[in-house]
Amino acid sequence: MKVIETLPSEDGFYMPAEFSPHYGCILIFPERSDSWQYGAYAARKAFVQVCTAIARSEKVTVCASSRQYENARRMLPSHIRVVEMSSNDSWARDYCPTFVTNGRVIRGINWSFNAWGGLTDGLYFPWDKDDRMARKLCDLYDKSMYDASGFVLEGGSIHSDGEGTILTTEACLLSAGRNPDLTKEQIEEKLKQYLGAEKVIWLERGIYNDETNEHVDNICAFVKPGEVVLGWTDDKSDPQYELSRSCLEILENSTDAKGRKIRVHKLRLPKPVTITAEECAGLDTMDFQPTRTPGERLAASYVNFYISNGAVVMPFFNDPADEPARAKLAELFPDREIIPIYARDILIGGGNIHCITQQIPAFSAEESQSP
Ligand code: KQY
Repeated sequence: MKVIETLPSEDGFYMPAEFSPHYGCILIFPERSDSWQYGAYAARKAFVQVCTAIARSEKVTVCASSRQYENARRMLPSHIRVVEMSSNDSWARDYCPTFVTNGRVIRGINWSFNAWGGLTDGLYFPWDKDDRMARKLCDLYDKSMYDASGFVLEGGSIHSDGEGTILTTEACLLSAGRNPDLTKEQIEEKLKQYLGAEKVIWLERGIYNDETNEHVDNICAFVKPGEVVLGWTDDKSDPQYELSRSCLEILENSTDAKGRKIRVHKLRLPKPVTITAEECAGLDTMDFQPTRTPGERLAASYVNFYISNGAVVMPFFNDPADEPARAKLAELFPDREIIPIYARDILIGGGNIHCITQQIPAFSAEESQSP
């Protein structure tokens, strides 16, 4: 795999929006028993549903460990590719490559991954296999790679409109466990250089109790250039209210890279979702892994959807807000099917459908070799 020594912005490369055409999608088969209750059995079933929904309109590749390879191959339909690859867990969004394009070819970015905060406030140790995945996948797809491994970043902490604007949160990118030696201005410059952007919109906060230090992909997402959905509650007694209100104020007072005022569509959140004692009992404990406690609030949000070529694959929580959220996304994505998946077993791991996926932007077949 060729490592490119220049910066994407110098080469005319940028991160396309998720709603732009994809070549495919990568996921990682879940198995660790301290992330996924009862040996990850229910999580694997939910992942299979997500993979199958995405594979209706784009190529899906699932990475599975040697222990789970046969099981993944058996559980997944034959048109989904399964490759054996080791990882520490299953968060493809965060450590598979972020792909950038110049409109003709795509290249991957290898960020540094330290399990959402390393030894400061990270969520597991070690994370070395996760951190190798971006390089392995650039090799697998025969894509040249920009090596940003001096800079800690997860894919779930950024969204791009594909037209020069990046969304992120201060709570995450300025957290002590990621790049403590860089100022906000220096971090913004890195985002612009690697993602080919001109403008970064900094939200202060994300979803309450989101253990990623509040990734943007759980609170706010572009639905088209100049328009976003925002996780919202009208309940002023909910700690989420102030977090969402702060985002709204920032977004309503922001323009994007093209000078457009941002239009905000509120996506009402489900009622607080908490983990049960029975679910906690099904989670193994491990040194360094914060153990969930019964009653702990999980970071449930409908914003954590994946936009495939033909669909929006969204989480459901068996909540009265499920159907209004589905209807809102159907209105915002009139050309895509909305596919809801009951996602509690993914949420228990600490993320949701967007967090377990990583899109590969479209590239033409004759240009699929490394340039
Ligand atoms: O991107 C994510 N939301 C991943 C969270 C991982 C948490 C590990 N338990």
